Amino acid sequence: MLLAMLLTCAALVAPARAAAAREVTYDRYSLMVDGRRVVLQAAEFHYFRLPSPRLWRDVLEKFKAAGFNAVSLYFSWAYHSPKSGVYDFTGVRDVDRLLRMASEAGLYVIARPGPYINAESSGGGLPAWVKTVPGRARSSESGYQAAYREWLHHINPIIARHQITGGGPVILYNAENEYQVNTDAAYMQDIQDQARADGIDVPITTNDCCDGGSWSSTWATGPGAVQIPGIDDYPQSFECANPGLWGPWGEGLTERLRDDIPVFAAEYQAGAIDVGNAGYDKCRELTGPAFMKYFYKNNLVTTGATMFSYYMGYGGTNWGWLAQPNDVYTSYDYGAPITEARRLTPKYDEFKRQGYFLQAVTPLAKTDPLAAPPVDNPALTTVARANPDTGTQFVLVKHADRAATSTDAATLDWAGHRVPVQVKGRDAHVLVAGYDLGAQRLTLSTSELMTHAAIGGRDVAVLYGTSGSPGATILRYGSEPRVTVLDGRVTSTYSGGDLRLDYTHEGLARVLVTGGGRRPLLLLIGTDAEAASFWRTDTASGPVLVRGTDLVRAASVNDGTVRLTADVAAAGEVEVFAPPAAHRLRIGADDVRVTRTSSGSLLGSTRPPGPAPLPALTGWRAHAESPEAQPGFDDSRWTVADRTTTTSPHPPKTLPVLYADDYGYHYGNVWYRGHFTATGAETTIDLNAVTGLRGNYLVWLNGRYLGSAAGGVQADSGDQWTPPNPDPGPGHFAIPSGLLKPGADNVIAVLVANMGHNDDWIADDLRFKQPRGLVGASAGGTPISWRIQGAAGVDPVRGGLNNGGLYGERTGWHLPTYPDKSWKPANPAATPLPPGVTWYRTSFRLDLPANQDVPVGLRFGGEPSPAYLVQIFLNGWNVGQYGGDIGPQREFSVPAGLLNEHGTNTLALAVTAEQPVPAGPGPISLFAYGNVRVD
Ligand code: IPT
Repeated sequence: MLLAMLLTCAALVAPARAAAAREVTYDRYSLMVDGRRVVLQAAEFHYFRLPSPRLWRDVLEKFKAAGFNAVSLYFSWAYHSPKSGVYDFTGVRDVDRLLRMASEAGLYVIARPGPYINAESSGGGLPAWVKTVPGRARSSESGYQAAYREWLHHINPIIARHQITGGGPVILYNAENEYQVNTDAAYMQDIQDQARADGIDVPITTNDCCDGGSWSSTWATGPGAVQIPGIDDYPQSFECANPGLWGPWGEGLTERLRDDIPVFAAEYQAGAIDVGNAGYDKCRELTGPAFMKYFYKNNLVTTGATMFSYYMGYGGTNWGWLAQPNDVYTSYDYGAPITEARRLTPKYDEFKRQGYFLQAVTPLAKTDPLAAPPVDNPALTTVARANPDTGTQFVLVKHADRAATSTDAATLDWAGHRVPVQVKGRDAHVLVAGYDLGAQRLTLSTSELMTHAAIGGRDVAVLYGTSGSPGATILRYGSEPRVTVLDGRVTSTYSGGDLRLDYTHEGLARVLVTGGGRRPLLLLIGTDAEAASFWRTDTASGPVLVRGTDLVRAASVNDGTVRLTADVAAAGEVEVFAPPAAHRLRIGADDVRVTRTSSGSLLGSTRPPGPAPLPALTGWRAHAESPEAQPGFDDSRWTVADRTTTTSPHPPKTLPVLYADDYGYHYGNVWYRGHFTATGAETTIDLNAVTGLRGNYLVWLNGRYLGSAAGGVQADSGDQWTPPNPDPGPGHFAIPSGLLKPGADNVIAVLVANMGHNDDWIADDLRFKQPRGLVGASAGGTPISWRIQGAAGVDPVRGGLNNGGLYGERTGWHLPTYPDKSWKPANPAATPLPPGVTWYRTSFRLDLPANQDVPVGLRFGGEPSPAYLVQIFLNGWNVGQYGGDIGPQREFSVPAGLLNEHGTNTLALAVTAEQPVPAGPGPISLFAYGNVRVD
C-alpha cells in the first residue's frame, strides 16, 4: 500500500522532471548553461504582492515578452509562516506552482529565500513571531538559528526540485540580502550549508549593498563567501517628487568583485519606493526610459556586466499587513515597467528594445574593454568593448558630461569608416560592428540593433534610432547586391565590398537586399516607437516577428497558419513576419483577413475589445462597532497580559509587559482592556504605544471616549540610523470629573493600530524587535490587570497577514457570507462618524466579458480626513488602507481572483475614527485600469 502511494507520488512529480537536466557554470565573463553563454536579464517579482496565482502567469509572460530571460523571486518567510512550526504553501502561497509557471513561461529563476529579504515588507520578510525568539536576528545566535533553519528546510526543498540541474528553471540561489551590514560569517555560511544539505546545487549568489568596498577579503574567500556576489545599485535615488534628478547616487556602474566571476548587477534600479508620497507616476518618471537608456547601457558597455536583475519588473500590492510601514503604503507599484494593475508602460518598451538586443546578439556575453573609436565633437564620448573570439565590437556613444541636455552630433571614425552619430541629452546608444548577423556580415551600424532572426530563408533585422537622427548601416558583400527600398527614404552606395545605407530615422523604412553572395536580408529601420511595436517569439518552426498588437505572448506556425496569443487594446494593424508557407493568421479564435506585403509579411487588422462597463456602488449599509469600549463587555476569554519578562531588547516602560507580539498577536489592530479598582485619587490615564508610522491608538474609560494619540514609530527622525525612541508614543488622558468609580471596577479600553513591523536592514535587531501595542500604562500608580485580544486565529485561505483584532474582523463582518440585512442603509460619504470603529458594506455584481483583461480598481473621491483610517476588504481580502495620513493613494487595485469577475462581490470598509468627523470616506466607485482582448 505504502509502496503504491509512493509510486503514485513519484508519477505526479515526474512531469516537472521531464525536461533535461542542465549544468550551470561560469567564468569571468558570464554564466553558461551546458557550456552556452547566457546574458542573464532578470526582473524582480513578488508573488506575495499579487495574491492571485493565475495572474502570476500574466506577469511572467509579460516579462518574457519584454526580452527578459529570468525572473528574480524573493520568497517571504513571513508570508508562509504565521507562527513557529506552521508553514503554508497552498493557494496564494503555492510557490511550487509559481516555479512551474516560470518554467512554462520560459524564464530562469533567481531564487531569493532570504531568510531576510527587506523589500519594504513587514519585518523585512522575517515573521513577527521571530521577534519573540531569543537571539539576535540575522545572526548565528541559537534561537534565531533554529527559527531560520526551520524556514530554510521548508522552502529549500521546493526550490531544489525546480533547479535547472533537474530540468527546472532555478539557475541561481541568493543567500540573505545586503548582509554586508553585519559580519557574522558563520550565519552566511550556515545559510549556504543548509541550502546544500537541502539539495541546492546551483551557484549561490548574494546581493551586496551599494558598493563593493564593503566586501572584506574574508567575505570574498573565507567562511560565508558565496560563489557569485553581486551589487545592488539605485543611482537615481528614491526622490520621486523630483523626477528630473540625474544620478544623485552615482554613475551606477556595477563593480567587478572578483576575477573569476561575471559582473553581477544583483539589484539594479528599475523603479522606486515613494518615500516622499509623490505618487508612483513620478517614480516611473524618475526611473523612466531616459534613465534606462543612459544608465543601463552605460553600465553594460563600461563594466561588461552580463548578469542583471532589475528591481522591480512588477511591484504589486502591499495587501493585508504586508507593508513595512516606514517607507511604503498599500500600493507597491514601484513605478515599475509593468504597473500594479499589470499595464505596460513606456519603460516596458525600453526594456523590450534593450532586452531583445541582449538576447539576439550573443557575442555580448563575452567581452573585454577595447580602445574606443573617436568622435570629433568633445560634447560626446565613446566607450568600447569587443568579443575576443568573434571580434564583434560594442561602442557606447554618450555625452561627455552625463548631465548634458543638448542634442549633439559628431562623426565617428570607426572600422575604417566615417559615420554620423547624434545623441540627445540624457540618452546613449550601443552600436555594433563586426558582427555575423545571421548569414550577413554587419560592418557597422549607427542605428541600434534591436533583434534579428532568420525567417523563411532570409535574415530580418530590426534597427532603430532617435526620431529625426541620421543613421548609417554598412554591410559586407562578395559582389554588389541588389538594394530595394520598399518603404521610406534610404540611399545606398556600394564600394570595395561595402554596401552603405544612409537614412534619417523616421517612421519605419524597409530595405530588401538580395544577391551579393548571401541569402536575402530585410532591414526594418525605425524610430524608437516603431521598434517598440515589434514582438519576437520563438516557435517550433523558427522565430516569428510581429508588428502591432499590444502584447504577443506566444505564436505557432502550422499548416500554413500563424497563430498568435496576443493582447489587443484597440483596433490597428498587425503584421507578421513568418515563413512564406504561412498564409493565414489567427489571433486567438479570430481568423484575421490578411494580404501579403511587398516585405513578404502578412498584414491585417486587429479587433478591438468590447466595452466593459462597471456598476455603480450603491446600497451601502452601516453598523457601529467597538463594543469592547463598553465597561460591561465580556473579556473573560481574552488573553491575560501578565508577563513580567520579554525577549525584546526594548525594556517595557511599565509592567506587566503588554507587547502584542509576546501574546501571539502579530498583525493589525489589538484591543486591550485594563481593570482597576480606583482609589479616587487617579487624575490621568498615562499610556504609551508603538504602532509604526501612520498609526494611532484610541482610549476609553468606563465607556467614555477620552481621545487618541499618535503611536510610536521606528525613530524620531524616521531614518534607519537613529535609535528607537525610548518614549515612543506617549498619550496622557485626563479623567473627566464624575467618570471614575472609586472602590469599584473601572475599565480602560485601548484600541492600538499595528501598521506593520520595522525591517532589519542594518541588522541591529533593535528596529526589527521594536514592540507593537502598549509599552507603558498607568492610572496614577493604581494596579491594573490587563487582557489583550488581537486577530482571532489565522484565516486559512487569506493567511495571517490579512486580519487584525477588530471586533468586526473577529466576527466575520469582512466576509462575503456575513448577514448584514439588519444594518442601516447609509452612504459612507454623507454620514457623520463618531470616534471608534464603523463598518460599511455593500455588494455588486460583475459579468466582465470573457477573453478580456479588465483590471478593476476602487476609487475614493473627495479628500480623506486625517482623522480616520479605512481598512478595505473585498470578498474578505484586506486589499488596503486608505486615509488622510496614509499616503497619496486614492485608487486601490483589486486583482481578478480576489475579485469575482462573473458574480457577486462584497465590499466592506472598517473605518476607525479618532475624533468625530462630518463625513466618512467617499464617494467610492469602481473603475477599469484598462481593457484588452486577451486571445
Ligand atoms: C534594496 C533591498 O535589497 C530591496 O529589498 C529593497 O528594499 C530595495 O532596496 C528598495 O526598494 S536596499 C538598497 C536600496 C540599499
